Amino acid sequence: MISNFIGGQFRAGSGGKSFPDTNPADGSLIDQVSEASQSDVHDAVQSARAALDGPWGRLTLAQRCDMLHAVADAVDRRADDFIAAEIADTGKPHALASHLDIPRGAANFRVFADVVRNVPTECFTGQAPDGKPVLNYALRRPKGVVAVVCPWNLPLLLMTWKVGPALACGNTVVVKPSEETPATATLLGEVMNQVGVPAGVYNVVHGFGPGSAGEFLTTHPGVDAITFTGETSTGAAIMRASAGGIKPVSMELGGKNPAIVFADANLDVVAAGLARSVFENTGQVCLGTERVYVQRPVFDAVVQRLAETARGLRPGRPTDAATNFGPLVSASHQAKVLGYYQLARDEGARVVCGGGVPAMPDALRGGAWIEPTVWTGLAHGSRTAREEIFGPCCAVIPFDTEAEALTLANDTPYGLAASVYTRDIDRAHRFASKLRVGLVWINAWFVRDLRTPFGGSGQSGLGREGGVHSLEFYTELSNVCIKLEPTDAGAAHA
Ligand code: NAD
Ligand code: 6OD
Repeated sequence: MISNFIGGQFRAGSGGKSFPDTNPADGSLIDQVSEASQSDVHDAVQSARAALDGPWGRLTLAQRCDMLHAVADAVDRRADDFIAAEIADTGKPHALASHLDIPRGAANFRVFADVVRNVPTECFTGQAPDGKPVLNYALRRPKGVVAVVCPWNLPLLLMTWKVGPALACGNTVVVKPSEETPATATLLGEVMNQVGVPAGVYNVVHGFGPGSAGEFLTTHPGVDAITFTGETSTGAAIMRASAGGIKPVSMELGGKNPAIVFADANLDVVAAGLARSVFENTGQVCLGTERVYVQRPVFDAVVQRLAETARGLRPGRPTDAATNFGPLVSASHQAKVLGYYQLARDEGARVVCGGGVPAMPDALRGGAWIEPTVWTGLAHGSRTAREEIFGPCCAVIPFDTEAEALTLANDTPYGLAASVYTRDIDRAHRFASKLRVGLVWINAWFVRDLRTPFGGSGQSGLGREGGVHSLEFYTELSNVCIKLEPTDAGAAHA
């Protein structure tokens, strides 16, 4: 049984309810997950509050940061356990889990401990109206108990991306992992206990959204702030539900990200970039590319390179070293993506490659497999080219001029990420400055420096996290103004 983790204890849900955790590669049952009841969620919030006011709140900054480094080291030591759990829950290939998800799960604790340790304090000296000196400085206090609601695509990476800075800033957390991928959040509870993180600092409640742990947590009056990653419509529901409590929210939401390929680009770089941004993690990355705009002289060449990449992907058992393409996360997500594959045909797409379900060996036939798919011939305004699919597919659309490419790229309610391929540095700079997105990669994709601002505009999110920007969300600023009484004339000018 995959348990909740509340106040340092692994606990079955008090309502006695559980739900299955399924391996998407073959449809087999991994384990049952114990669903948290409303009273379990309440206990988790109370435990988080007690730790905040107690042992966690009493640690010095240095002690807290050292402890987060110890958490990171312990995740590294147990990397094989985390990798195995993440692969079973998501179906992602071993190489991806071991190079991206789990190392980032550790790095998120190290980097944010160091950011918080090194951030300077804002300070101004000045004069009061009577001419006496005043000193203003800003203190950062933790927000309090932070609810962390997570998606299934990069479970440990995206959860620790928020838990790391939240704890580094002195908050305590209650995490609601996705119902699809509960395992690594509970495993992290073992690490927290091994390292000696005080009970109640890190809590996990399992369940669903409405009428379950997600809703119980995000509407709980004892929660001080909510950080969410997931679909735009879910983010809107959480904002509505939390509005009464005037809770600060950080929202990392969906996208329909463009790649823009200019004719002067290095097509090997383009092919390598698109191979990752369209197909990595079976297209289930919020930053992934689903719209590829290609300048007409290189259109056919880019389509051909994309199709070659797609045909060369090797679906198979995710634990096999040769596998580089996993299943989708669930049968229901497979049904959604296949619905878009049909819609694309209905909207007049030419299916360059893919478009269905691959033939898999008997042992994997129960999995949520999908073919990587490339379309041309879709109108820019078609639903396929406008709505987030979250699958390994893209619409390739030609353009002639830079101005046209910009209009096409920006014509979306989303605004998360874009990749631009060109060897013209002036154009790259000019174009990047006009894209209405939170993240632009030039001749690259998903290259991350955790000190940089991360987030989306429009329907892709609210706020920025990363580096010191995370501190803006996870701390409350208090300004302290001290009026000084100088004892001699020289000090008045201090
Ligand atoms: P989702 O919105 O369906 O679920 C996310 C989490 O919210 C889950 O834990 C779910 O149980 C919970 N939830 C659902 N309804 C809720 C409610 N009413 N109240 C409280 N909690 C609720 O998202 P998903 O399907 O897990 O993830 C895929 C989506 O996430 C895609 O849209 C993707 O673009 C987005 N995403 C965005 C980013 C980013 O950084 N911008 C990163 C990863 C994923
Ligand atoms: O790299 C990150 O910090 C991050 N938040 C990535 C999000 C990926 C979305 O699927």
